This record gives sequence, C-alpha cells and structure tokens, in this order.
Amino acid sequence: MINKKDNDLFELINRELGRQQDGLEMIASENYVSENVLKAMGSILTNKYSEGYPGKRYYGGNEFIDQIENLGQDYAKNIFKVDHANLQPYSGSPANQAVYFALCEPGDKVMGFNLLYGGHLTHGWKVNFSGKYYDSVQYTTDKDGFLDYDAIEAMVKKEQPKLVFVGATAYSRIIDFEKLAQIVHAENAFLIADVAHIAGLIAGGMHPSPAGHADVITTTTHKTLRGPRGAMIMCDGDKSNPVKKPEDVIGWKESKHNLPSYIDRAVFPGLQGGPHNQTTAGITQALFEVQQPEFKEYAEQIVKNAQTLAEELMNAGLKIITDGTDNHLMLIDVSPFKISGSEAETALEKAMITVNKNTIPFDPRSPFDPSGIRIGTPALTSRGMKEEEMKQIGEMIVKALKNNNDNQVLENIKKEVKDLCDQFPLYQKIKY
Ligand code: DSN
Repeated sequence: MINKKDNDLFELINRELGRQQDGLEMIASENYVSENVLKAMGSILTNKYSEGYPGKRYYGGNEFIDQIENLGQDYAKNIFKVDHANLQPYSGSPANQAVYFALCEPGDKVMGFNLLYGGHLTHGWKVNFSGKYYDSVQYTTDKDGFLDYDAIEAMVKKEQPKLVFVGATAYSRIIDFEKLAQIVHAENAFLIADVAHIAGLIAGGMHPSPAGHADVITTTTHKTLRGPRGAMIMCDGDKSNPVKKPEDVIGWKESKHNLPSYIDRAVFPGLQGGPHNQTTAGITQALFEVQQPEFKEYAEQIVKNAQTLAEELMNAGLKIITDGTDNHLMLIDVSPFKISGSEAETALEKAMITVNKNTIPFDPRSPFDPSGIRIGTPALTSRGMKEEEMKQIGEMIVKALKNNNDNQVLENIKKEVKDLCDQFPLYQKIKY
C-alpha cells in the first residue's frame, strides 16, 4: 500500500484550514462541523459498497453499515418527528431530483420559488433539470421581498401543479408551512418543503416545522444542521402498505400511505448507486449532536446574532430586504453605498470576510453582478461569537464596503478580523 502523502495536496489542505481559521465565514449556507463529524467522514467507511437499504443490500458485509444507517434514520425521525428518513441522497440537488423522480412524470406541471427571488435552482429554474424536464411555473415575492401567500394560492389554483416546492436559499422570514399546506392540498397537489437552510433552526425550535404539513421534507445536512455535505428526504407513511405503480398516483391523499417506498426507490435504484457510508456516518454523528441540549442554545444564538447584525447594518444605512430577519441570514441591498454585490463580495474577501453576491427581489442588475449580498451567522455562531462580536463585525463590514477601493483600509480590517478570529479558535489540534 502506498502511504506517501502528496505534499502539494496536503499543503493546500493546510492552507484552506488556515483560511477557515483566520477569516470570518459569513456565507449563510456554510458551517464548521465538529471534530467527531470530521473523524466519521475521514473513516474507513468509505471503503464499503452498500447498494440498497439496511437489511436489503446487494452486497455482503454490511452488518455494521446497516446499524450505522439505522441509527442515523432513528435520529432523524426523532428530531424531525417523521415516520421515514432516507439519508442516502448525495446532496441537496440530488435529494430534490429524487422527489420529482418519485412523484412526477416528465412533462408534469410543477411549481416552485424563483431562484432570483430567494428560491433554488431545483425548484423549477429554467436551465435546471427541474425546469427542463417538467413544465415549471414559478412564484416570486411581493415588492417588499415577503412571500405572497395570496399570489401563491392564485397560482396553484390556476396552474394545477402536481407538486409545489417551498423553501429558500435567500429568504430571511418565517415560512408558514401550515398555510402553504392548506393552499396546496386544497388543489390535491404535493407540498414539498426544502428546509436545507433552516433545518438546524427547526431542530432547535427556532422555526416552525413543516412536519405534519408538507408531504415530503428535503434538507441538506451541512448548513444550519452542522453536518457533512449530504442530504436527507423525510416523509410520513407506512412502508408496509402496498406500493402502487407511479401512474396510479392521482394526488397526495391517495399515495401518501406509501410515500416512503416511492422516495426510497427514487433514490436507489432510480438515481443513485452505492451510498456514501462515511457521509451517512457523519450525518449520524451530526444528528447525535443536534439532540444535545446545547444545540437549542446554538440555534437561538444564530438568530440573535443575525438580528443584531441586521440592526447594526441598517443603522449604518444599508437596506436589508424585508427590513430584518427571523432566521440565520439577511439579504442586503448594497446599492445605497453606490457599489454592486460583486464589488462588495470582492472587498469583503480582501478583508477575510467571506460572503456571496446575491440577487435581491426585482433586482435591476444581472445575476452575475447583482445589487445584493447574502450574509449568515451559523458558522460564526459555531465559533462561539455572540452579539458583541456581531456589532464589531457590522462595523467592519460597513467600513469595508465604504472603502472598497482602498486596499490599505481593507488590509487593516483583515488584521482586525484575524485578531477577532484568534479569540475564537477553530480546529486547533488539526494539521494535515
Ligand atoms: N448553494 C446553496 C446555498 O448557498 O444556499 C444552495 O444550494
């Protein structure tokens, strides 16, 4: 066996470790996993093939893999109060793809939240599979950036979609899953809640859960849930009931009883091969951590931090879409500072504050150089930062945006960032 490390590779991993340690990670969809999650991800579980599900595999030698996957499923069912959890989707987009594959035929009418207003590519965007292989219609927000439930209801009634995706990548307000379920089920369509961004807030009691309202819940596991890059699909239903043929599915009420089988079959053998067992183990460890009392405090602090930061930025004259946040993120219109989202992202990166440019609702600019940036607090909260640090960071962000062309000012902020990061150490014992 060759054991020699590739020096270039490990040098690069160490440099990335340094970047993560010395910078403020404010991309709303990113986080830092625990060292035990890293350990599970880097384990020998990657060596094993396990096509199928626990107790029903196409390869031998899965005694322990079965127990790991069952444990993870049990944790997910307990946290999200659902009957069934599939932990095998490789990531969020494949998870959503599996839901379409399970419940729709190509060409079926589907409905979702427009990417440019805060939705996701897989919610029916025209260049994505969801907009190409299905007949997709999309809802947006009202002029102030809020979901417009009346407009959604009118669209569902008019378009009669087979399924409706709700959930967002850049929406800072509570999503009313109960109301959406009433709207969607009244027209006999499936409601799919993609809670990738807010799963950790739901688990920590800081956002209402779609469980009991949505027919299917999808989530990535690496955002507020603080696990490895992966995904889960959850639903209610009884796998022991007979599975009908997909063409017999007329509406959600009729097929609900065997949704778990539809979902499982769509993931494997429909779309994927062998599950990534090291990821399943990482998710299982993350879900174990989510069930600890500290996680509730973590979720609460994420929101407090986001609200403190939003206040600080608004006081400095920046426009926050919807004028605030209920969750872990905010969408900021940087145009009052006479710069673009792209320029803001670049200036902040020079100061070691990592964010992403983002369109804002009704953005007059292009998605490649939009008017906004998206900022989130999950990763900084994992480092232990609280309201006091958010105020300090708010000042740094404002200074960087106002001086986006002055490299000396940005260099000085970078030093301030490093000092702050040193007070909240990360992965101290790790070296590759
Ligand atoms: N890329 C993710 C995000 O940043 O929100 C969505 O898939």
